[in-house]
Amino acid sequence: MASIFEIGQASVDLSAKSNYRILVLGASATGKTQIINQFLYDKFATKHMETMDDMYRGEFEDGQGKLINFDIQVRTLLKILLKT
Ligand SMILES: Nc1nc2c(ncn2[C@@H]2O[C@H](COP(=O)(O)OP(=O)(O)OP(=O)(O)O)[C@@H](O)[C@H]2O)c(=O)[nH]1
Ligand SMILES: [Mg+2]
Repeated sequence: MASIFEIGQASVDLSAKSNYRILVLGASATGKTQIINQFLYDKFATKHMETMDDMYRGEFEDGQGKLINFDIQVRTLLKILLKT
């Protein structure tokens, strides 16, 4: 049975695989760390602490007893790279 996860206009059928690798890219202070914090830990920090390159691992149950693993890499794009 399909297990659909929706974020914004995108939707993914989580029953298709049990391991997902997610790459989050963005300029500094655009909320990358906090959206992961919210998604994995139900937490949100108002203070900005720079994190250039971070790895997270999350494990979820899809509602039908199946475990889904997320490996999430978060990278900050430097302004100099965004301009080129
Ligand atoms: N109001 C509001 N503030 C946010 C939101 N997301 C993040 N912030 C704030 O914006 C600042 C930067 O958030 P981070 O998640 O640390 O940003 P980042 O993209 O990880 O930054 P780097 O680690 O420097 O690359 C923090 O002070 C957060 O509290 C949001 O959705 N709403
Ligand atoms: Mg960060």
